Amino acid sequence: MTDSTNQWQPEGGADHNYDDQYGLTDECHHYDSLAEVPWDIQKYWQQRHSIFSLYDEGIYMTDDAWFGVTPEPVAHQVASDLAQSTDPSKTTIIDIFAGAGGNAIAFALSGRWEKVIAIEKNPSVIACAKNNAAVYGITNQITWINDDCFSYVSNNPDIDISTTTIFASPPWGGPGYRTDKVFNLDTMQPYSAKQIYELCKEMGCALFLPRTSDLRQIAKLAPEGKKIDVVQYCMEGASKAAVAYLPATSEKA
Ligand code: MGP
Repeated sequence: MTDSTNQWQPEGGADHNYDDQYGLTDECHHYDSLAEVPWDIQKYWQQRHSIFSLYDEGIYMTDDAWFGVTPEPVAHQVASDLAQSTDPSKTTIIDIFAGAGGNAIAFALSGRWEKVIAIEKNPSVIACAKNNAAVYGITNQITWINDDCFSYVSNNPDIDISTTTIFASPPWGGPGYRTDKVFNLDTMQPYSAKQIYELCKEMGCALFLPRTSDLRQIAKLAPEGKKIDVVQYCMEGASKAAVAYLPATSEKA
């Protein structure tokens, strides 16, 4: 699947209209054997087939992207839950921290959305995401935006807040989040949960957060008098992450 230029192109089953926008870079890797994998991501590589079931078909990742990618069964369950819980008037979903594409791929495969927009700031990571969507045969069903989500979403006249909802799986400040008994969402780096919520609240959002997130801080984000769901997504008897489903605050949304 790989060639000497590291520019994998999808074959059978993948998108045939794959183009060169956001081409793979030297930071994008497809590791075939454990010996090639940096020590700190070996644990994730060993779970590669539960992260992307089509890993062997040419999935690419940057080394940092391994820490934050959503395992495929969780991505599908989140996509299904969002599809059911979001008002039918919402026809566009924006994944504002798309990473290597796991969630955006699940949103596109769900068939629920007229438009799936994936925003990713790092050009190498968006190249991996676009490549990975091609492996799943759906890269052209996703609009790819290589930008900072705060610049893109704030006051963008192209975003109709009444028909758009947001999914946010932000960086949690690295794998060190595990050492906190209760994870502090106010000091999450580089963006606090509140900062992210402020960006999205008019449209409604689902926030993908550490399983140990402080529920009292999530409750403070809930619009007055509205019920919110916080769901733990589990694999093999342990939670991988929690998703807070926060309804829109805007009358128009
Ligand atoms: P983990 O805690 O690193 O792994 O990530 P795991 O398998 O629980 O390891 P264990 O040693 O505790 O058993 C668990 C899940 O959290 C990953 O599969 C990712 O989906 C998600 N995740 C981890 N990090 C560090 C991030 C992050 O920074 N951002 C986001 N959005 N998700 C993350």
